[in-house]
Formats: sequence, C-alpha cells, structure tokens
Amino acid sequence: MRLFGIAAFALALLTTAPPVLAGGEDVVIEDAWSRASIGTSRPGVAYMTLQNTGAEPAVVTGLRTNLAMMPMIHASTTDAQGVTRMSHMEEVKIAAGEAVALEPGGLHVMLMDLQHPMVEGESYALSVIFADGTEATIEVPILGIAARGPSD
Ligand SMILES: [Cu+2]
Repeated sequence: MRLFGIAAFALALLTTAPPVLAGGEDVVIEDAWSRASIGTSRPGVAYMTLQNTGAEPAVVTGLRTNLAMMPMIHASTTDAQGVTRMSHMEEVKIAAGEAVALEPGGLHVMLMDLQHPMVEGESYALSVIFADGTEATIEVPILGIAARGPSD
C-alpha cells in the first residue's frame, strides 16, 4: 500500500513537471555592445544577439549588472504617426535553434539607474538570467556615443 502511494506520487511529479527549457549553457551571446553615455542621468543601452543552440526553447527573464540598478529588456515600436514607444519585456523567448537580435530600433537592453558613466573603450559585465535558473555572463564593450554597431 505504502509503495503504491510512493509510485503514484512519483507519477504525479512526472506528469506535472514543468516544460524543459534551454538555458545559459545553450545560448550563445555574440556581438554585444553598448554606447557611451553622457553622465548617469539618462539610461544606457546595450545590444547583442542571443543564439539558442539547444533543442528546447530558452526564456530570458532578467538581467544583472553592477553598472545599473535596474537593467531590463525593452521593445521599441513606432506607430503610424512616427511616435516611438518603449515597453518593458517581462521575458523574451528564443525558440530552439533560433536567434533573437537586440538592435537599435528594436529589442534592446535598457540600463536604468546607471551607477557611473559609460566611458568609450571600457567594458562591463552583464549577466543574462534564464527561466531555468541558469545565467550567462558576458563582457560588453562600450563604443562611441554615436556608434550604430560593433563594426562602426
Ligand atoms: Cu528602452
């Protein structure tokens, strides 16, 4: 009777297990860059490409860096009147085998509450946090204040 109960409990665990997700070890982050800032009163930005090399979807749920108290992912959208708005993305899903680009005019990292100015030629560590609890930490180079991408 007792054994049966344990088996039933184990089966219940199996059938209610959360979906398997890819995480930091499966997601390759490339071409990361930031723009230099003027002081700390305005938020900084960062861009990168996240390539999910895993067999399961990966979900980015947050960011962490010593550079900013509130790093977050924003989406920029421009309406028919040409007005651009930014919305906070609680999570960003990357399908298995797919890549998501954070680039000017689209998804981007917004570094709210900068702790010190972002100086051209310097770099900082940024951790990308995934829904499976893993993280990937990258070093983000800071380019010039008018840079449009890593090749400029
Ligand atoms: Cu933004």
